[in-house]
Amino acid sequence: MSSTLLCGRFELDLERPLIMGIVNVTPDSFSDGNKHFSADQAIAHGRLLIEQGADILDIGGESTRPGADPVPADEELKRILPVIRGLHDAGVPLSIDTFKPEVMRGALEAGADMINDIYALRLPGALAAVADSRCCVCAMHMQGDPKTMQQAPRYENVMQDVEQFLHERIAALLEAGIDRRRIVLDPGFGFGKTPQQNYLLLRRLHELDGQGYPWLLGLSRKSMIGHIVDREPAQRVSGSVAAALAGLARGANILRVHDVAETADAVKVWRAIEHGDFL
Ligand code: 7PJ
Repeated sequence: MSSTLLCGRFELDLERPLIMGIVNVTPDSFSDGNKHFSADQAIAHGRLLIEQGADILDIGGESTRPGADPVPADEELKRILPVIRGLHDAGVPLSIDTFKPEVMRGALEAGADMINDIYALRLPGALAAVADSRCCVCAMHMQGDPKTMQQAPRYENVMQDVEQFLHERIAALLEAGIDRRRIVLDPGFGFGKTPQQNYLLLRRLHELDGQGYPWLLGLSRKSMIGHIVDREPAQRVSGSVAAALAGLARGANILRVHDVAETADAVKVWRAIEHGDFL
């Protein structure tokens, strides 16, 4: 009865919620004014997240936060490739958070198992970049682009608009020859949505028609959490865990989070309550 997700080298059982740990590979600023980045640091963080219970790692070389500046493809590849190589044999699938076809190709060649694309493979060449592999693909809803999306989100009906967009993307993915077992959907919390629209989507997630595809939710430390608890991102952990559990109760399958240890404990207790699952 429980379905499986094809994810590169792996087949993931969707009977349990999966935790996707976030590994950011963006540069630190040092006092000499130069930007440095240590791949070793990202690799160590990835290994820590796996120890804490991450089922998947999501590696990102470009910030897609509201208002963030773009990074050229060669720079993005320079950041992520050593991290993919360093974590390749760590035992979990490696997802790459990118929307650039060139980065997708490079990442898949280096051994990545999943492409997590905030543009849902809408850029020219993106579908072709993933089609001939076994990688999992996450198609996320976004209105506008990261630079401007939070300026004036507008919907006829946010539930219907998100649903219709995702249905169109599913059709495009299938048309490109991507096996349905490789596809994951995401409502795209915070991507061109007001706090009210974000909470409506979460509250009514179970009413969104995902055509049976698994749901991935990215709620971790986001401004919709800050909107309620009025805290800086690093202090939004409890709020994020609360939102993640509400998502699970409404049918979510994969939780994309910064705080893997905290989320893993919460999910275990939630499962013990809801499913009598004591391992
Ligand atoms: C998401 C993401 C999300 C998916 C980011 C942040 C912004 N990918 N990448 N879903 N968010 N699939 O983590 O605050 O919600 S970057």
